[in-house]
Amino acid sequence: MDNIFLLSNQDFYELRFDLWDFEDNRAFALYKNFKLDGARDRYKIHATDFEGSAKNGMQVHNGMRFSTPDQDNDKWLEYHCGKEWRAGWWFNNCWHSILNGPYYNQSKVLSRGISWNDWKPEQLAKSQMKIRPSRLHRSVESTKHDPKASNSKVNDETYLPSNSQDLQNMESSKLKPKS
Ligand SMILES: [Ca+2]
Repeated sequence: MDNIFLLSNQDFYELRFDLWDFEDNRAFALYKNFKLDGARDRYKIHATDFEGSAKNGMQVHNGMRFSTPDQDNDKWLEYHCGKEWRAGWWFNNCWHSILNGPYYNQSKVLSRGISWNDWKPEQLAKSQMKIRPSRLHRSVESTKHDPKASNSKVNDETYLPSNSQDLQNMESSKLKPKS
């Protein structure tokens, strides 16, 4: 978390979520403006300028602080979302999307741990979170020499590899069992 805070405050960053259901359908949500506040502000998330096929599942989480099962920083006074859902997340009241909860390995479950309600109401098979410097704010100079840089098509390869421990911890990616 501290690494992502430091990184996202050095430059303009974007945040991308990739989601897969159990039928291997895929959707994504891209936030072209992303920043995480520091520990003092409980890693409050700022994710705006949405585009994507998954709908804006982070809208109700934008501006929320990070809660965990032992830290209640959510917006629901009488309830501890992180404890009840057994997840670390930017809980509001409690969630429209959640990607860090328990993995159930099937879509039809009562309590979900990986879900993006604005796309699908059920449990999802797999998810990824990635950040990279924002193309919105790249200098004109760099786009001159690289015609691809001005292309609005999202290119997976340019995202930062998740080499930081924090980013790995945030990934709730799980592989489907081989059938
Ligand atoms: Ca609460």
